Amino acid sequence: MSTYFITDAHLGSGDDTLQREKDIVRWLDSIEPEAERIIMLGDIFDFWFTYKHAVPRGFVRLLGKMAEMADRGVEFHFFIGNHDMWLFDYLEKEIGVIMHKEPEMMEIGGELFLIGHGDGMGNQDRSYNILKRVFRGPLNQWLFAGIHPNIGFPVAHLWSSSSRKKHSHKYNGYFGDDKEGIYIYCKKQQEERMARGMKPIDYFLFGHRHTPVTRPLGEATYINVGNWIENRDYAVFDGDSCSLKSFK
Ligand SMILES: [Mn+2]
Repeated sequence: MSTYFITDAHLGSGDDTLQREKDIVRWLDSIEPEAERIIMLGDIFDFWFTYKHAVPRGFVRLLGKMAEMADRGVEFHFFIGNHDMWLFDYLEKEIGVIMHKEPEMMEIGGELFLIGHGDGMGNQDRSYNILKRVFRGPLNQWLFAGIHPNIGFPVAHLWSSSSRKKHSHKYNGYFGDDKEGIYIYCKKQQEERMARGMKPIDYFLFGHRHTPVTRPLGEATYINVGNWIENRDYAVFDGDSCSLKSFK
């Protein structure tokens, strides 16, 4: 049995969003016999807001497939990204997904994983971290909940696509181990553990950068799972090793 990782599908953005969603469902179908656990690394949705009494349109195929697999005993994890941080307890309550707001350590098949979305890491993200605190503030979330979705959603999508354009240079390939914020963060985590004499991490799995890459990190391996926008990237841990793949 295997653990699968997927990230950054940004469903709801772009004209091909339905095709991307159908491809995820096709991928889930294909891995179902082997899947013990599926870990979503965030920004699966380009925007989401969980209201108390209503649900945003769309994504019924993916949500239905996830529910079906979860009901059969597949374990789902979701590390919220900067685009879908307002999922709150929706996937947890509806599907039984285990939600994570911050990077977390998981032991899988005897190997130690550090897993997260990857936003807000590195100097270039300092102003974003302020914004993140605003967005995560309960008062602001309460205020957004009071805006009619016919206004709130278009504004949010507009903001999301303009921020993507503005930051598109950020998604231009791998910058190198000494320049990648997430890689630097992972290296620091590892060094701190080693200094304390703790068991070192074996695998670092992140998203957010839209750039699929596998890099050695000392004895460990750093994998950025890439994207499900232009690519169909995913990672799989079969109990022996973890590797990056592309779904056809
Ligand atoms: Mn992101």
